[in-house]
Amino acid sequence: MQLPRRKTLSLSESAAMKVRKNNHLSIFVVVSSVFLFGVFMYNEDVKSIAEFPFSSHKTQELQEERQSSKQSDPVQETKQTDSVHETQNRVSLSSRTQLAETHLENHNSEETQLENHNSEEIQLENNNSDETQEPVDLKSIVEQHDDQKIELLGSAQEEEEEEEVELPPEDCDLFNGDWVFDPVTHPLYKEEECEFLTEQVTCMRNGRKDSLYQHWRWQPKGCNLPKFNARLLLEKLRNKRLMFVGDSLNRNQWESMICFAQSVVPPGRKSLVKNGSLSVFRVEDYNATVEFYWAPFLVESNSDDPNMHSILNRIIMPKSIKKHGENWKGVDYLIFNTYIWWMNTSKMKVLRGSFDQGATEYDEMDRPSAYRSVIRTWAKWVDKNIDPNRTTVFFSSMSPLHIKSLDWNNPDGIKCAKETTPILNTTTPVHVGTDRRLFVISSNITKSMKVPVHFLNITTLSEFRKDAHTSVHTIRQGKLLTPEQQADPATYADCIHWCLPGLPDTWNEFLYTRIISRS
Ligand SMILES: *[C@@H]1O[C@H](CO)[C@@H](O)[C@H](O)[C@H]1NC(C)=O
Ligand SMILES: *[C@@H]1O[C@H](CO)[C@@H](O)[C@H](O)[C@H]1NC(C)=O
Ligand SMILES: *[C@@H]1O[C@H](CO)[C@@H](O)[C@H](O)[C@H]1NC(C)=O
Ligand SMILES: *[C@@H]1O[C@H](CO)[C@@H](O)[C@H](O)[C@H]1NC(C)=O
Ligand SMILES: *[C@@H]1O[C@H](CO)[C@@H](O)[C@H](O)[C@H]1NC(C)=O
Ligand SMILES: *[C@@H]1O[C@H](CO)[C@@H](O)[C@H](O)[C@H]1NC(C)=O
Ligand SMILES: *[C@@H]1O[C@H](CO)[C@@H](O)[C@H](O)[C@H]1NC(C)=O
Ligand SMILES: CC(=O)N[C@H]1CO[C@H](CO)[C@@H](O)[C@@H]1O
Repeated sequence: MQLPRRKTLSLSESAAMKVRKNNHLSIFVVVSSVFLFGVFMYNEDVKSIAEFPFSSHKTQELQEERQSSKQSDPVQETKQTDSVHETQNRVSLSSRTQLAETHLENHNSEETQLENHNSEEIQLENNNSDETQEPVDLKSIVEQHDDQKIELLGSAQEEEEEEEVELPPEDCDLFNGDWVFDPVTHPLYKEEECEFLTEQVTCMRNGRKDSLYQHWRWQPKGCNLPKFNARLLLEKLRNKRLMFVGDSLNRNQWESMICFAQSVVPPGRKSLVKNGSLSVFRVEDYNATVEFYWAPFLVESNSDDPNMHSILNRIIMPKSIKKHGENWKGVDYLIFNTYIWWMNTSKMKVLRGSFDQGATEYDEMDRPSAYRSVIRTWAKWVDKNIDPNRTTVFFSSMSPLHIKSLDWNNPDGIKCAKETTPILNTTTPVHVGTDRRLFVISSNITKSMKVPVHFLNITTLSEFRKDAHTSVHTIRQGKLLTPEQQADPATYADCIHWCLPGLPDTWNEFLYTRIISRS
């Protein structure tokens, strides 16, 4: 065990060194303490996944228990202030070069700290609403660690433009890594500075009090993600079209991508136009677009209407993709996904014939078979219609849900509603009910295509982000949740979609890395 580990360590060290030369803003913070989430006891008894995305019956029993523990909240709140302070003292700051070592240290110290601090960590529920607190705390941490030769350059942002971009090696697995608390570089944009965000995702504006969820950076084990640079992105997108195709999770990511791109574009030089299934964000001066096409099953279905798709009886046509596909031709970057709409029922309804010909009869098919059939149809379409010399194709793996707080061993949770930190013990996977059978199908099929497809393996790393969902700080049927609804997360919390800024920004960092890697 020791030997291979050391090998990767030195590899990542040298990779990190390189970056450091070019990258003055090399500070980041590791909350070592949050590794201490205690013993996980996974509930292997995974319920039929079809049951829990939309049903609240199961959680209601649990909720009653929680109501009683809620009574002690006032006491806890006063304690929180203390524990947050203590936690911050244990925050260790290190430069990128020290990353690998820090991780190892953390592993060692985990056991010793476990007994003492277990209870505190769970209370890291920060009262963090005033952002100004963070830089102050950070500064004191920096001073404490002065001897570590940390460079903290205030002018880092000015230099950013001229910086050489250090790309991770082709063979580095970007999806294998850890979440690192890094308020210096994350979030990559501010919620209030991105006018294009919809009310569905602006959690802070919708009343969310804690903002820690915005500060986590994904750190691959063997290399670094390049620092995000909006101008470089736009340069790569000049005279090009980038399009997300799929369900509301891909729309979530599309909104994040708009925020990435729009930050350096002056007012009046950017626009967002929605027309049916297609929404187009345009940056005039670069003749670039960032688009979203609604096709929740990729193939044709009776849920294709972008506005009226809340249909109970969902029916798909697994072999019909042409009509949608016409809208994808000639696009330079295509990012596909399909998952959440498969999770409503364990069997899929497959149309006999065509909607156009008025068919209404359908057969039932088990979920994996139907999914395989659809992904095959999609793969054939891509191989036939995509010129890989022009177009880069991505497929996003599933975005997970966090419906049952017992999945991460929190008996006091209500769905994802009370979560303020990620799961930081990444040594073992979390089981939050993701249908991995579909993962295997899409990862396998995308590997065996003629057109190379970049598989965005976001599932596992997102499973750790129980803290990042919109929860009750979102809309329902077009309207912001009322205070009464917000007070009832067991019924109303959305543990499917994600706040922005937030997790989908990380998915876009992967995309960004690939886009800027193409010459
Ligand atoms: C991480 O989880 C595994 C499996 O539940 C457990 O054995 C290990 O002790 C945990 N590590 C820490 C630091 O809690
Ligand atoms: C956060 O702190 C402020 C004062 O610093 C206090 O008024 C507020 O009630 C606290 N909120 C929470 C959720 O603890
Ligand atoms: C996806 O990434 C996870 C880690 O985040 C890794 O365990 C898994 O093997 C990867 N799967 C594929 C198909 O690359
Ligand atoms: C603008 O972008 C579109 C779409 O990529 C492209 O077809 C067109 O040629 C571009 N216009 C100019 C003037 O380059
Ligand atoms: C909307 O899209 C349709 C076809 O998809 C097109 O005919 C129409 O001109 C578009 N409308 C606008 C305002 O762009
Ligand atoms: C892509 O480009 C390569 C070389 O530039 C060429 O050999 C190949 O035929 C092209 N493929 C297609 C599908 O145009
Ligand atoms: C993966 O795909 C290959 C060929 O497409 C197939 O033979 C194999 O059974 C598939 N494996 C799984 C696990 O689906
Ligand atoms: C079987 C099942 O879970 N059906 C549900 C699918 O989703 C809708 C809401 O989108 C529910 O009303 C159904 O009960």
